Amino acid sequence: MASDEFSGNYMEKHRPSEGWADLFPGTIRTISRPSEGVVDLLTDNQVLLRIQVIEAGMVRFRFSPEGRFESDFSYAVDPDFHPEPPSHEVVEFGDGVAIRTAALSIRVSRNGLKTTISDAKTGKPLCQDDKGFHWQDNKTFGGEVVKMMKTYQPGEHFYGLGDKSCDLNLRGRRFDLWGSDTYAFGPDSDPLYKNIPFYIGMHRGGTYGIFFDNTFRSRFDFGAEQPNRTAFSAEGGEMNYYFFHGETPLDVTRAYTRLTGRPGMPPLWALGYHQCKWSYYPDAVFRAIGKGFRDRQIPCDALYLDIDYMDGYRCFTWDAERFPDPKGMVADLEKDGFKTVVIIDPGLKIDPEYSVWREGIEKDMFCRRQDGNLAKGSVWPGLCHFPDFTRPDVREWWAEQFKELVGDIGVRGVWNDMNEPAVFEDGTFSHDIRHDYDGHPCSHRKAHNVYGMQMVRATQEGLRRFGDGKRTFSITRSAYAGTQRHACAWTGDNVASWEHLHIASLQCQRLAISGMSFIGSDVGGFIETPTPELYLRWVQMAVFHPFFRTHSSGDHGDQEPWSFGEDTTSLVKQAIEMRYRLLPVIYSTFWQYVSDGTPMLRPMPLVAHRDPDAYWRSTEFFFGDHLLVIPMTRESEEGRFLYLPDGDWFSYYDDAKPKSVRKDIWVDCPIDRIPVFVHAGAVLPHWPLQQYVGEIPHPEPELRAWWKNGTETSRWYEDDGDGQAWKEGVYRDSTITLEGSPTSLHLTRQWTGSWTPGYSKIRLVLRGLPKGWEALTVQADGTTIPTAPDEDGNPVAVLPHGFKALMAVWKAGVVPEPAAETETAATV
Ligand code: MIG
Repeated sequence: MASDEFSGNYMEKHRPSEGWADLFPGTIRTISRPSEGVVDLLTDNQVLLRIQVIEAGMVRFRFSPEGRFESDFSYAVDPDFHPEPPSHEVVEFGDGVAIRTAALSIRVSRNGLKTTISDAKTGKPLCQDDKGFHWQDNKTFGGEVVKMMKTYQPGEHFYGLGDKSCDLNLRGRRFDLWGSDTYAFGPDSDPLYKNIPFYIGMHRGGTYGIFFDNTFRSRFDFGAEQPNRTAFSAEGGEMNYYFFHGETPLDVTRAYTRLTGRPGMPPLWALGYHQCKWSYYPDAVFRAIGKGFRDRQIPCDALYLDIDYMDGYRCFTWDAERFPDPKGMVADLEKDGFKTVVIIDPGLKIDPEYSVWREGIEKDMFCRRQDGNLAKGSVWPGLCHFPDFTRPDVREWWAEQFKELVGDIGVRGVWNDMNEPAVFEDGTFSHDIRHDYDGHPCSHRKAHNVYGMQMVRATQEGLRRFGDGKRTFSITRSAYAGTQRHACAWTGDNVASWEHLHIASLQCQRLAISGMSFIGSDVGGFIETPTPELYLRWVQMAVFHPFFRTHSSGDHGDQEPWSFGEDTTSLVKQAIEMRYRLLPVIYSTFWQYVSDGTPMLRPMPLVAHRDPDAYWRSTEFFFGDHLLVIPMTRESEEGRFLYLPDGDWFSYYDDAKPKSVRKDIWVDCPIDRIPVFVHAGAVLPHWPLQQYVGEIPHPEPELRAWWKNGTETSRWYEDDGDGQAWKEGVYRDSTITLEGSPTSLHLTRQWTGSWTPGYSKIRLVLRGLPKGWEALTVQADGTTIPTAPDEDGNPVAVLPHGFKALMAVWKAGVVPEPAAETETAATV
C-alpha cells in the first residue's frame, strides 16, 4: 500500500481537531463583470465566487479561497459546446446579489456567499445552500479540501452518480468517486469503476441537476451524515459545479449532456447481440463459437477476444500459435456476419524484446513518480509501465498502435479494460505519480478519475483513424463525466446471482440518466455460473439494455446461449430474436440520445416524477419513449406486482390491456417472456429477423401502431447503419403522430433528412383496435389499400415506403363488457 498520506482518505483522518479547521467566505466587497455572462463576487477574506450564466437554465459556480483561479480546464466539458450567454440581469440588493435569467433566479447572500436558486417562473426554491461553500487548507499537499453543503427541499429525492450499485434513490446515502477495480462488487460496494459526479434532485418545487466538475476523489452525501443536508466535497481542486434546471428530470440529463457531450451514432451492428468470454482461444475455438450461432440460427453480431489472444499479454501483439492468421480469421468471421472485438489493457510489459514498450521508453510515453522514476506495477503481463494518457502526444502515439489491429487485421471494436487503472500490488497507482493533464501537471490524486477516460479517448481515435470511415465502437470499464463522447461501457465484474441481475438493472438505469446510455452488464454474470433460469431472465432484460453482451470469466462453465440445455436455448434464442426485430426501435432511441441527450433507459421515478409513489420504484424502467420493461429478478417468480404510470398500456405481446388500476397491478410472468408494456398510441418500427445486421441488405420494416383514443407521437430514425453520412443529414428522422377515436385511427408522418430507403414497402399492423370493430377501410395518401388479418387477427396493410398520411376507419361493433374487466390481473 502507498503510505498513509497518499492513501486518499485523509478527509476522514485529518479532522479539524488535528488543526484542519473549516473555513468560510466572509462578506462581499466587490462585484464585477469580467466578461459577458460572468459575475465575480469577491469577499473581504479573498474568496472569489465566479458565476457564469451559460444558458437560461444552466449556471456555473466556481469558488476560490485565494481570490484568483488557475487556468480553466476540463476533460468533461464537450469542446464543441459554445452557447451564447443568454439574457440575464444582475441586481444588488440589501442582503446580497441577485442574478436572473428567463429560467432561474439566483440570490447570493452578502455574508458567506450562500446561494438560493429558484425557478424564475414559479418563484419556488430549487436548491439552497446550508453551509454553502467552505474548505479546509490542505496541509499535506497544498491547495484545499473543498466542500459544499445544501439543504433538502421538502420531499426531495436524489438520483444519478453513474454506476452505483444500490437502489436508484440515493436519499440517505453517501458515496465516494474514486475509480476502482471492484471484482465481485455487491449492492453496497463503493466506490465502483466509474466516476460521474452528477446527480439530479427532485422535489415538489421542481427538478434540477448538479455536476461537480472536479476529478479528485470526491464525496457525495445525501443526508447520511446530517439528515436533510446534501454535501459534496473533493480532496483537492476547485469547488466548481454546474447547476441545471429542467422542466422534467430527463430535461436535466439533456442539459448535462449538452455540457458534457453525446456520442456519435454507433455502427448498427453494435446494437446487436455480442458474445464474449475470458477467453475464447485458439482460433478454432473462436471460429466454432461463430459457427455455433449460425448453426442454431441464434442472431449475433460480435465476438470477443479477451487477453489470451495476445502474446504473453503484450498489447497489440498476437499469440502466433493460438492465432496463426488473425487477418484471415477476422475476414472469415466478417464474411459470416461477425465483427471481431479485442481487449486492450493500459499496462505495457517491461520487456526489451517488445517493440511497443521499447518505443514507449524511447519516446518517453510512460508515467513517472514524483522523483522522476518510471512508475511500475504488475498486471497480467507481469511488471508494466503505463502510458500517461493525459498527454496529447501519448494519446496520439496510442492511437497509432491500432494501425495493424484495426487498419490491417480488420478488428472492428476495442474493449478497454483495467483502466481505473487497476494494478495488482496496490489496487491502483500511487498518488505521487505525475501526469501531464494536458499541460496542467499534477499528481495521480487529480488524474486518477480521468485516466481511463483518456485511454479510451485515445483508443477511439485509433479506431477512427484506421477504421476506413466506419463508425467507431469502443468499450470502457472506467469513466469520468463526458466519457460518453468516446465509448460504450459495461458495468464490470459482476456475479451470476439474482441479486446481481437486479443490480445490473439499477446500474444501467443510473448510468443512462447520468449521461451514459450506451451501457450493459455482463449478461449471466461474470463470476460463477448462472442457472438456466437466471441466464434466461438476464438475457430477457438485456434485450432492453443498449449494450447487449454475454460475458463470463470462463472459470466455472460455458456461458453461450446454448450452454443451458435445449429448452433454455430456444427461449434465449427467442429473446435475442426479439432484440433483432426491435432494432429499429433501439436505433431510433439511440438517435434521440445522440441528438438531444435523452436517456435510452428511463427510470420510473424520473418519468413519473410528479408521483411521490414512484420515487422508490426501481424495477420498472422505460426503454425509449413507449416501452415499459419489467425484468424478472427473482428465482421461480411466476408473476409480480408492478406499477403502471399514467396513460393507457397494452401488453407488447398480445394487446391484452390492463384495466383501470395503475399501481400494484399483478401480472403473470411465464418463463418465455418478461413483462413489456407499450403506450397506447405508440407506433414502433420492427425489422424482419436477421442473423446479423446487414444479412438482409434493405430490410422491409413493419410499423406496429397501437390504437389509442387520443393522440401520441413516435420517432423513427433510419440511415445507412454505418459510415459518416448521417452527420451530413443523410438519414430519415420521422415523427409519426397517431390520432385515434373509437372508430378511427389517423397517422401523419413528417421527416427530416435526405436518406432514401432501399426498400419500397412498409408493412403496417394495426393493433389493439376496440373489440368488435368491423368494416375497416384504410387509405394511404388518399389511395385505398387492402387489408388482411395477421395470425392474431390484427389488420395488416402494405404501404409505399414514403407514405405521409394514413386513415383507417371502422364501425364500432357491439361488445359485451367481460366480467373480468374490473379486476387488476393481466398476463403478459
Ligand atoms: O483482472 O481480461 O472486467 O471483463 O474478462 C481481470 C480479463 C481482467 C477484468 C474485466 C473482465 C475481463 C478480465 N479483466
